This record gives sequence, structure tokens and C-alpha cells, in this order.
Amino acid sequence: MFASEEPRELLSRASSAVLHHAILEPSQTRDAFESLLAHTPWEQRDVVVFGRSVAQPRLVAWFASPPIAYRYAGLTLEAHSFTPLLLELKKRVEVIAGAQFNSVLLNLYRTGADSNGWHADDEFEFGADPVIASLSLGATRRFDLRNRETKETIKTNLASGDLVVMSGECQREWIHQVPKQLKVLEPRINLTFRMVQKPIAGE
Ligand SMILES: O=C(O)CCC(=O)C(=O)O
Repeated sequence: MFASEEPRELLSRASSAVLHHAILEPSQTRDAFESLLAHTPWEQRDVVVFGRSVAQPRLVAWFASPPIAYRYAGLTLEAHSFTPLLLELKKRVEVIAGAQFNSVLLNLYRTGADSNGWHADDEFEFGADPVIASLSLGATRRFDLRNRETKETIKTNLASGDLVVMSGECQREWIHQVPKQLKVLEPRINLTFRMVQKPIAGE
């Protein structure tokens, strides 16, 4: 463990989001960021928002083994095969999260103008109350969690190498976002490791 701070629980009761600081060595963090930035088959996709098709404000890539497509917000991401680097990161994240994953969604926020709106990772294929482990590389960005009922909002900053492990009722009770931060000029990559439980209907 390279973290200088203890892991911190951000939520309470049946929902959990634990922030682990700097889970990789600084050189590993830098190398992983550079390599993923350069070698990932990034794509910008359209999603349907309020019945209109709009370009997602970030780039994405989906990796899964077995190669199950990921469908959300009206789009289908075909699966790429895990690379040795992604397998290495997955192994490290699995040890910390205490859970196994068979897929990862990569998001590239090119600058602070890119973002990820309020949502929960509650798609059918991840099953009830999934464990989702979210690794940040590159620029520090804000990560907000909002309780669906009370509207309580928890804001935190995620730095390069930080890992948030969401579990319990987190996806049911809370939504999350990465807001625009126009002062941020550097890119950030986020990897959300997930376990696809069931084949998607029609797959
Ligand atoms: O970039 C992040 O920190 C969050 C990513 C996210 O919410 C998602 O991929 O569903």
C-alpha cells in the first residue's frame, strides 16, 4: 500500500463508498495513465437524453471477459479484450475491493469541459447492490454523491491513483456525477471495474 492516508468511508448505513488514496506507486500510476491515454481504442458515442441524441461529453471504451456488450442510455458498447495492463490493474483493485470483476468501463475526460452527469451504475446486468470499484488516473477531478431521497450531497476530490469502492445499497440509494470544472485543463482517465452477472437480454 502506497497510500499516506487511511481509507475513508464517504457514506453511512447500508450504502458504502470507501475512498482509498494512492493505491499504486507513483511511477505505476504515471505509466498506466500514459499507456491508457495513448493505446485505448477511445470512442465518443451518442446517447439519448430526453428523447434527443447527443454526443457524450467524454470518450469511452468497454473491456469484458467474456466479451459481453454493455448497453446503457440507448447505446451499445462492444467489448474489447482485456490488455495485460488492464489485467494488472484489475488484480490490484480486486485485492483492495475484496471482490472479483470481469469488466471495466474506461472514461476519458479530455479536459474539465468533459463530464459525467448524475446517474447510478444500476443496470440490470450488474445485479442487485453491485460492488463497483472506480480508479482515477491523471488530473484531479470532483466526484459527487447525492442521496436520491434526502438530496444530501457529498463532494470529494479524486486524485491520480485514488480508488473508490462503492457497494451495499450505494447504487440504489445514491447517484453520482463528475461535474464540469472548466479550470481543469489536463486529461483524466477513470476505470470502473464491474462484474457482469447476467447476459443482457437478447445477447
Ligand atoms: O469518472 C468517474 O469518477 C465516475 C465514472 C462513472 O460514474 C461511470 O463510469 O459510471
